[in-house]
Amino acid sequence: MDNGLVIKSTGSTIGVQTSDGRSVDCHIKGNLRIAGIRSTNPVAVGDRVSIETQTDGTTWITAIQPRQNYIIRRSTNLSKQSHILAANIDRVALLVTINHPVTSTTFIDRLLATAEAYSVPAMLLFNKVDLLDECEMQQLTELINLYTQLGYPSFAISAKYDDIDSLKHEFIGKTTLLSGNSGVGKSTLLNALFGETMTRTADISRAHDKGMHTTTFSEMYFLPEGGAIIDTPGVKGFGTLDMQKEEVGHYFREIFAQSRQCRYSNCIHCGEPGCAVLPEVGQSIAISRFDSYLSILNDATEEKYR
Ligand SMILES: Nc1nc2c(ncn2[C@@H]2O[C@H](COP(=O)(O)OP(=O)(O)OP(=O)(O)O)[C@@H](O)[C@H]2O)c(=O)[nH]1
Ligand SMILES: [Mg+2]
Ligand SMILES: [Zn+2]
Repeated sequence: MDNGLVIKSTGSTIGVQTSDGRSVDCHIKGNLRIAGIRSTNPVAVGDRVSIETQTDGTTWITAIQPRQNYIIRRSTNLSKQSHILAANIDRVALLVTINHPVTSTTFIDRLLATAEAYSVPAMLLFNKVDLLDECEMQQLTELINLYTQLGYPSFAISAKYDDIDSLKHEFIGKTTLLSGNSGVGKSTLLNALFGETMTRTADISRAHDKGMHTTTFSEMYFLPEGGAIIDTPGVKGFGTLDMQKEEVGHYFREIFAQSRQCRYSNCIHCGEPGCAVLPEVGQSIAISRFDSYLSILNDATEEKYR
């Protein structure tokens, strides 16, 4: 019997770092589920676990310690399957690209709303700014202003070419989940920050400007200065789950603030009388943010019928 930290999750085996610093590949018992969470991966990187080595030399995860928090996504909008990206994290760093590939604002806002729902602070890194034309640069400025005003620290970077040493302090001493679409440069950023060959990166397939899913499993990397970054495989969509319709607005800071003036406390801002949110859309509430809000509201409605 030993305790450990999950540092790698390939699906079939789970890499665990033991209390004495060894790295052990562990198996997982089929019946190991945490009550109330239905996910394709019962154990996620960042989980603290109990392990036991059997006489045949195989090591098994026998228990998962209660999580401080976690980030979970629904694989696709229609599926009931969900996937825990990481557990016990201090922060989410969402890496996005205005172009090559395009990250949608819906994707950004869905992840931010999920982070709000699970009380994990989030920051935004806009990567590949070296590739942007004038019009895209304008878009970048607008989005950085939007999210900075909302209270999400936002940075424009070029992980491949810039000296991004100044960004290091954002990661030191914390456990950060690095997430984003495939091909936005997560592994490149990790390499640029903390090491030559820490992770694999790949060429973007030029034909489609889409990522190639180079990183196929999640892995935690420890920083020499303290702290850790969890590199994850790129995700396509970010399905939210377990959000009640009336709750969705709580996870959009500006919508939540404004909703205090709505006549009804259960207002979902879809045309109710006395709604204070709807008149602000296009004014103090960005249209893109309200669109993302509506898209999650649709998820929440769908869930009721499943
Ligand atoms: N022009 C430019 N290319 C970049 C930049 N950052 C990363 N890339 C390139 O983008 C491609 C994908 O980078 P990766 O780091 O593999 O992307 P990823 O987000 O880890 O992708 P997955 O592992 O599939 O999720 C590689 O060809 C990188 O060289 C950047 O700042 N500018
Ligand atoms: Mg990668
Ligand atoms: Zn309202």
